[in-house]
Amino acid sequence: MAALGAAGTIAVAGCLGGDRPQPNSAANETEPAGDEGLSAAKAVDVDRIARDPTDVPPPVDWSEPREHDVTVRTERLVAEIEPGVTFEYMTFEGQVPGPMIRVREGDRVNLTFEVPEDLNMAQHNMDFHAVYGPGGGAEATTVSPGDDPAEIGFTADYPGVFIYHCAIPNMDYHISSGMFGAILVEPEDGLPEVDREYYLGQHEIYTDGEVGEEGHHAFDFDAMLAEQPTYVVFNGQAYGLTEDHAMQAKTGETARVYFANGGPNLTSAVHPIGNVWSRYYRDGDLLTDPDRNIETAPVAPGTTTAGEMEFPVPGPVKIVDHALTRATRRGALAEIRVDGEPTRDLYDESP
Ligand SMILES: [Cu+2]
Repeated sequence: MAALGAAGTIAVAGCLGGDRPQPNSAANETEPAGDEGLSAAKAVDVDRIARDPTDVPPPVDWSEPREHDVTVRTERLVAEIEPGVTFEYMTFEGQVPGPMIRVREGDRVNLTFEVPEDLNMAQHNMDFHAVYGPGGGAEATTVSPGDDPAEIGFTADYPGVFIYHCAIPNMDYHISSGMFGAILVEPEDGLPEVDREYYLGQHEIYTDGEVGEEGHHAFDFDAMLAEQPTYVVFNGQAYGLTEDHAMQAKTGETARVYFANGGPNLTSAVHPIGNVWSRYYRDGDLLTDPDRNIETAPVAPGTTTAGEMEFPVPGPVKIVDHALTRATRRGALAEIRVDGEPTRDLYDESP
């Protein structure tokens, strides 16, 4: 819904509708979860919290430094982690992860950061790992709800693909509630052309319920202190990018996956089942020649990485956190549906 494109402005479409009800939880910023069991599932403010993984700005097609005016607004929303399980998310621009920002090395970004009034009245800000400056911009972008927007300017001085996240003192709580995204700073010479690009964000959600327990899950600070999440998800939802919402590709195509691990605490072991990272930009390093044929790669919290794959055969490719309990039980699995004719010399299901 919001993407910084080649035109240099961020476009925010009204895909969330104009008459949504206000988020209806008044959970205190630091109040621990109760122990009386879950309340009933709440009315949701948005059908899907998951950002469409194809919501990627187009590749850089300019060769001189540009200026980009980017506006990012926070939004609190009740949405489903999985069917029947509601949670109050905090977001950049209403979805998880926040909008991907894409610029070229040397470009200037004029950022406006808005925090509308909401029931919880928490401050927010933005720490960009692509920024030289105090807190990666966090200090100068700290805004209380309803205050005037913050404005900063920064030059994307070093290329790579990077996390941004909320960095107020309760940042672990805010990131676990959805406040992270990625900024791609393309090298001067650009990136190899691919047929498809996908944007995935992993993070863990700490709640007072059990995984799959229907009802409204409140945030659980004790679970976060123990680093024992209820859910580990891609794009904010458990298994939210599977079945009808799987990514699509065709045999013979190539794809690049930008994979942001918001954390706040767990290192991901990102792996494509039935495929391989044929070119893998370790830790999001876009200047070094990519590593070849990587099966599983660690992605520390606070890192965005990039990996390219080919689709020589049809069938599903499942992207998982290969710390497998997270994939089999807690939600960290997404699917790319690859359509095409069988290539029996590579793979034959029934010789
Ligand atoms: Cu925040």
